[in-house]
Amino acid sequence: MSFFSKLRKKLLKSSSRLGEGLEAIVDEGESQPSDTPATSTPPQQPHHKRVLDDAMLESLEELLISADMGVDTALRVTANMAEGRFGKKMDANEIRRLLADEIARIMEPVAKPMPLYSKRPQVVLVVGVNGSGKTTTIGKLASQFVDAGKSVIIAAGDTFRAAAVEQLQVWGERAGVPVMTAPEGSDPASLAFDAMTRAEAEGVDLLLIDTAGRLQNRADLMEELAKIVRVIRKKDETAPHNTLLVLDATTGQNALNQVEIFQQVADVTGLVMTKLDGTAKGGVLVALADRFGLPIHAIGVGEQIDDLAPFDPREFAAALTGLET
Ligand SMILES: Nc1nc2c(ncn2[C@@H]2O[C@H](COP(=O)(O)OP(=O)(O)OP(=O)(O)O)[C@@H](O)[C@H]2O)c(=O)[nH]1
Ligand SMILES: [Mg+2]
Repeated sequence: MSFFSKLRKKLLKSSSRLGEGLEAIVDEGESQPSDTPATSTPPQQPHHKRVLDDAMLESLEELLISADMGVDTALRVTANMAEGRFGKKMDANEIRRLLADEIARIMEPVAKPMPLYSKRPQVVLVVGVNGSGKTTTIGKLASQFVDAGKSVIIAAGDTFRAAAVEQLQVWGERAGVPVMTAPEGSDPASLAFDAMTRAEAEGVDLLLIDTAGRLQNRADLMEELAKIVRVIRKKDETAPHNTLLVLDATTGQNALNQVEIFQQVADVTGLVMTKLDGTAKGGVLVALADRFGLPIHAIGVGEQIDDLAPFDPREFAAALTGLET
């Protein structure tokens, strides 16, 4: 199976929701009384068509909102779809293609892999709310960087929970990367400082720093994050070079609030969206791109080490809308 058909399969929940929704909208139009007299068309007409009118646009808006695209983005997308096509008859596939094009157009400017710099160590700080997938993403990233020939150190900056350190050690073993740890409850900033010292001494390419899951309203945890950044900057004032905000796609619209909050406390440089497998809320990625324009570096499509995919806007749009490519 090709990588993309695998991805498509993993994104199936979103795509079936939108895809089936589109079919239903077109069929709904069909079943309404038509003013055109029935001709000698065969009873099983393969392609139902429906006039792109206000009623249909409204149904489309509702469908996009139900797929977590958000009201603003859904309105913008449907308005663009209607432009120059209002009053035309379209079948589900034409609408699907139009929608996919519109989504891809929004997503293209944000689809960027995490930039790599010549700076050693390149410091990557990974932040996000509890359970969003930070630790898992670090494991996957480490493995990809190692495969690309980079040397990597991971700092287990989540000193909040002992289990978090063990979890990261497992990922470090899988990726073949050393994991620096500190005792439970100790200051993560001091671990970050030690990790910087070691990464500089060993001349490693990348230092990935995990952090504790931060509830947005926990001011102390936010302060802890700011302190990690201050301490890293004592070693290298240009660090962290990347601050990745990891978002869980299943949280839907709440991801938008998380971006806002984390932008206030950290200089977020890019996003990773996890758990896109098995969620019908993939549309939130479109809303994020439309609203913030932050780069989307990668998407998580499973719990295994190779389940981190580059973000491909066309493929994503096709998968989300159920478009056959
Ligand atoms: N299906 C799926 N599960 C994922 C993905 N990424 C992470 N997970 C799972 O989500 C759960 C939480 O992931 P973690 O990496 O521990 O999340 P975290 O942000 O480090 O969590 P805290 O350290 O508690 O803040 C784990 O069970 C992961 O296996 C993904 O892309 N797809
Ligand atoms: Mg974690």
